Amino acid sequence: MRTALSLSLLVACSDGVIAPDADGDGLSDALEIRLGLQPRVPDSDADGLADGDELGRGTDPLRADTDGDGLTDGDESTTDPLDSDVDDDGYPDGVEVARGSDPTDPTSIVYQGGWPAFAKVDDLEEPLSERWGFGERIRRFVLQDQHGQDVDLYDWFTADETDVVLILVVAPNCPACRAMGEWMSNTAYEVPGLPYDPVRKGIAVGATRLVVVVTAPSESTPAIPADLLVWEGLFGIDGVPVLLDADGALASYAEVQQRPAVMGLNDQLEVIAYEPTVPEVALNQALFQLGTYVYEYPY
Ligand SMILES: [Ca+2]
Ligand SMILES: [Ca+2]
Ligand SMILES: [Ca+2]
Ligand SMILES: [Ca+2]
Repeated sequence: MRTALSLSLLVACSDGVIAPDADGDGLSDALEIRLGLQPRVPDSDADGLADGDELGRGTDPLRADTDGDGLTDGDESTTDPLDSDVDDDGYPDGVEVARGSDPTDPTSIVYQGGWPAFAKVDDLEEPLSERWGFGERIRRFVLQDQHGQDVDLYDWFTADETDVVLILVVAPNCPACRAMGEWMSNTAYEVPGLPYDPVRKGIAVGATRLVVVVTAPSESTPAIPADLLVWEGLFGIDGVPVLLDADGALASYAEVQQRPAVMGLNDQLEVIAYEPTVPEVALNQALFQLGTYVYEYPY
């Protein structure tokens, strides 16, 4: 008994002298200290992969989510911890898992239209107000788009490179709405004296996020899915959804009195610019965000 104990101490001691690995993660204490890891914690960043495994795979042992896609390195068993979008469909792996699409299948995506998607839409606090308010996040609306998919407006929360989110509320067959649709979608369309060109250029490159909402022209005439296709055919812009406010709930919430109406939101989806009858207020705010603020309305 005494002999066995001495032998085991000797082995431990001998191992320790060569390369002590206190936490048994495959890396010596000395190397862990040199790398800034914790020599007594086998998984320094608590992501489910031991420090030694991380060095072997090329992931960062001090960063739980090496590729920043919303999934920890340890959660990426079917995906790639070094590739944030393994199927190259534009939606990061973590967003796909959170929203129920397959991160390894490029035909399985959150939105056919490629609209932004936010992994934690359900965590966003929704105001209880019946009507819009300055500085307040808009209510959560889920509206059908031109591809027939239900789209959650909360997906525009902290959309990348967003200066401002513009919600353009239009009605079918409304001449002023069509004029604005033409101006926003056709960069060859000139309106002398109108100073908002940076806004439509911002929309064209995605720096300013536009969301078109087609709403009922009157209570007795609801907007229908065909109206979305007509608008898309005439004024479609890549990356811009055309959504159906079939029952007029959004128009009523926004107290839209005249169409077109434009509401400006920040990246937290809080109302920063709006006047239910004057679209230029939101366009001016968009200009302000783009660094070209116009001090006077053009009329
Ligand atoms: Ca170790
Ligand atoms: Ca780890
Ligand atoms: Ca990851
Ligand atoms: Ca993807």
